[in-house]
Amino acid sequence: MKISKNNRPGKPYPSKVIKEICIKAGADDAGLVEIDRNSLKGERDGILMVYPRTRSIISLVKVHNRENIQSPARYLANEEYHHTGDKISSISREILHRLNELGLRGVAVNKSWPMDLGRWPGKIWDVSHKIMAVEAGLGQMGLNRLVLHPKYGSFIALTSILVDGDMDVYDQPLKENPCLNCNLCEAVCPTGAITKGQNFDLMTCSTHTYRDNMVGFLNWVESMVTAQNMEEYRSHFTDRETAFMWQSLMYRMSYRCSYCMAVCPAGEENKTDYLKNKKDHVEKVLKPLRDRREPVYVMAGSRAEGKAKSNPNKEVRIVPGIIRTPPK
Ligand code: B12
Ligand code: SF4
Ligand code: SF4
Repeated sequence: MKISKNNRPGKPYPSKVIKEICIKAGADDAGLVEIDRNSLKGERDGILMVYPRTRSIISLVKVHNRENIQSPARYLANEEYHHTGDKISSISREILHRLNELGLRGVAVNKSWPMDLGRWPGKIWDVSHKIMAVEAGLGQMGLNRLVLHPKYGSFIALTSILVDGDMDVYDQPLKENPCLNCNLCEAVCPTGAITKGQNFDLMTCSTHTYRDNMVGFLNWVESMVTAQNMEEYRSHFTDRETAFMWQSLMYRMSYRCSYCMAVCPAGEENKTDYLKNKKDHVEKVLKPLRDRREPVYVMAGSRAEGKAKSNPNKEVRIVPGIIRTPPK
């Protein structure tokens, strides 16, 4: 039966049709989760704040071009993140438009930025796309704390659509984790944010990766305001670092790292190539990133400082990190 807004009241929507709409609109995979699921207990308040009528969550995947993400020319990787992010954002809106015709209403949640900086330095996002994707059976989190899709591995952007209708069938988490336990993400991580047996270290990762984003931006403003002269300013921000900040502000933000995604061989597509020639993967993908000459931003005395210093190719830059002056 053709579904329309007139024959739906009170009836669940056919999940098969909803997923077909998602794929036709350009998503590479889609899954469905009900709002009342027990495992979403910790996420429910955030979701309902964003859209109080939420009954179901549609989790979406869009694939990055793997080679862009792996390139030692990191500006190629940054462009790829933004490009795929823009794509998944348009796809969500296209899906919503088609769902509206079936009587389903909802919101397309931001892929990542912009977020609610009014809560900074607290939790600035409301819907955790990784948790939604895991619940929707689209992948499991690996050692790198990224969602690993069984086919595409970690090379995916995620987003979620919150809708006001129930579905006839919901998805469940995958039984198997695509993580190969190869430890390449730990080996390439310049800060030690990924260390086997320990929780992922958000502060350490963002101090480095977000150097040209809001974390470093606060340090930048402080350096400009407090420096007595250019010499003192340059002791905090070299001209190269100022140029990097300019680029991030001008052309959308740059991530300094993301190597843990670049090296990850999980997912059928990547695993096949990796297992054919592991040495080649290490030589052509891991080493150029691990040995890349670059600054690594760490807080004084942190575990990251020790890790960064152990790699002679990295210039260790001590920075204040996330929180200087806690907001009143
Ligand atoms: C906050 C955030 C960050 C933070 C924190 C990352 C994190 N692991 O949470 C920082 C700034 C470090 C970050 C960095 C990056 N991010 Co980010 N980020 C987000 C954001 C906004 C929310 C993530 C979230 O929900 N975290 C909370 C929970 C789910 O995280 P978690 O993995 O479970 O880990 C936390 C706790 O669980 C705990 N923990 C970790 N392990 C364990 C184990 C146990 C046993 C326990 C008890 C706890 C625990 O510590 C962690 C830190 O607080 C999402 C966008 C969104 N709205 O969802 C993108 C997102 C997760 N980021 C993404 C990406 C790609 C990146 C980067 C590669 C940078 C980039 N180019 O975008 C790096 C990779 C770093 C990494 N390995 O995770 C993608 C991930 C895609 C994927 N395949 O999974 C997302 C989904 C954006 C998107 N829409 O595509 N990110
Ligand atoms: S983005 Fe870089 S610093 Fe952060 S966890 Fe991945 S490899 Fe480590
Ligand atoms: S790099 Fe290896 S250990 Fe790390 S998440 Fe990917 S498959 Fe798992």
